[in-house]
Amino acid sequence: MPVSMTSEELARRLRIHAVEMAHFSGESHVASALSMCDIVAVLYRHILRVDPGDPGWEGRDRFFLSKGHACSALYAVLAETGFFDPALLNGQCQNGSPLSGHVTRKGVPGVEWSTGSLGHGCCAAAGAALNGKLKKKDYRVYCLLGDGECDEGSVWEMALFAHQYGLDNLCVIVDQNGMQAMGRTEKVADHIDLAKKWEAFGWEVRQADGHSHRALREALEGPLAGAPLCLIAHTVKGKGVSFMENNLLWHYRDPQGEFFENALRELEER
Ligand SMILES: Cc1ncc(C[n+]2csc(CCOP(=O)(O)OP(=O)(O)O)c2C)c(N)n1
Repeated sequence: MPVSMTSEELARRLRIHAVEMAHFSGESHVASALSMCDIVAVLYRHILRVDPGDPGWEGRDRFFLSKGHACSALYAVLAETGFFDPALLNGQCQNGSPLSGHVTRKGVPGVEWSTGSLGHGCCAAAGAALNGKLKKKDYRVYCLLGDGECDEGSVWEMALFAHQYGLDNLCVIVDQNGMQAMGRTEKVADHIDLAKKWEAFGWEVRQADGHSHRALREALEGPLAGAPLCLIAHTVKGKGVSFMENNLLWHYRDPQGEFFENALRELEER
């Protein structure tokens, strides 16, 4: 990635990769990936202390993608920032490819943890944060959750645990797009007020437009308050492709034919 590339341009490229990967693999979750492209672009461009040349560096910040079904956006940002060759992306889910349809760390430089079963990646992230505290390391741990994923009980056990152990080196970002696999989040299991819930578990809560790079940076770079941090990022599922935005079909559907061509055209013209 050229040093001069903005995080906005990086996000646009990630969206193109996500659409192409869904097209060539026949896998989908494309709308879930489009929802989070701005978040990972800001993280990898401006926030995370990582070294693509030394992915296992002990002092690195750790990023856990707990909503592991949206792996194409993570694979794409790792490839675009130099962890591995972008030519691998379009082979996802094909024979011989290390890139599976839910995030895998095996054979993929830069992936911290294999995920896909919702509600588990965040628990591993809290463990990594506790490890950093015990070893007196100054790395930070970031974890991206879906809002539907917040239906899982293990998320709230993790929230209790992180507060109990004072994990102020942990930041959870909730990709709050209001949708999950089979319906709108409030129709499946209404959180009523997610921010108040995290606050009640002892977390500092911030909120931002999840597609505004400036707002995301301000929220993530703001001073720490001595508690685990939850950033609720307000997003649109399918963001960037008009006919995928807020359209549940594109949770599972893969773009073929004119859908593929139109999606690419929209993203390339932006
Ligand atoms: C434990 C578990 N249950 C069910 C699923 C199936 N599943 C995959 S994605 C998804 C919806 C996730 O919604 P959300 O967390 O809001 O993420 P989004 O795709 O909307 O960004 C579900 C239920 C799963 N992966 N893991």
